[in-house]
Amino acid sequence: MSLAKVIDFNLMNDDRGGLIALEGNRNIPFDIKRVYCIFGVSSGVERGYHAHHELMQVVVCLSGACTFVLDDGKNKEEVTLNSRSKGLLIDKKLWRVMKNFTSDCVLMVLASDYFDEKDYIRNYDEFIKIVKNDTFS
Ligand code: T46
Repeated sequence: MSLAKVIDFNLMNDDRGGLIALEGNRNIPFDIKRVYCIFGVSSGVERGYHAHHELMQVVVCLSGACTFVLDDGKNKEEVTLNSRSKGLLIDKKLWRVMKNFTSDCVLMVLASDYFDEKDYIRNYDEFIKIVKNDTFS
C-alpha cells in the first residue's frame, strides 16, 4: 500500500482563473482545526524530521515545488508536490522530511488538530520503537 496518498481536488477553471474548494470531512478526510503555511525556505534547507502520534494533515503546494519523503519505519516513499489541485494526505505515525524547496514554494497545510508539541515524535529511534510496538500490539 502506498504511503503517499494524493487527493485530487476538483479544479474549477474558467476564463476568470481557477478555484479549488477544500471542505472538512468531504474532500479533506477530517475536521480541519488548523491551517498553517510554510514559505521562504532557503535553497538546500530540509524541514520536518518528525512524525505525529495522532495528527493527520493534508499539504497543498500553492506555488513552486518541494519533495516529501514519507517513512513508516519499514518503507520510504518520495513524492514531489507542484500542483495546487493536489493534496498530500499525511497520516499519523509517518516520519516526514521535506526537501528540494524551490524559492517560490508556498505550502498550505490543513491539520486535524490544534498545535500540540506533545503530539510530535522528533526522535527517529523513538519513532521506530513506537511503530514496532504498534505492529505487535
Ligand atoms: C509537519 C510539517 C509538514 C507552531 O507554533 N504552530 C504550528 O501550527 C506549527 C505547525 C508550528 N509551530 C512552531 C513549532 C516550531 O517552533 O513553529 C516552529 C516550526 O515548526 P516545525 O519545526 O515543526 O516545522 P516543520 O516545517 O519542520 O514541520 C511542520 C509542522 O510542524 C509539522 O506538523 O508535519 O510542517
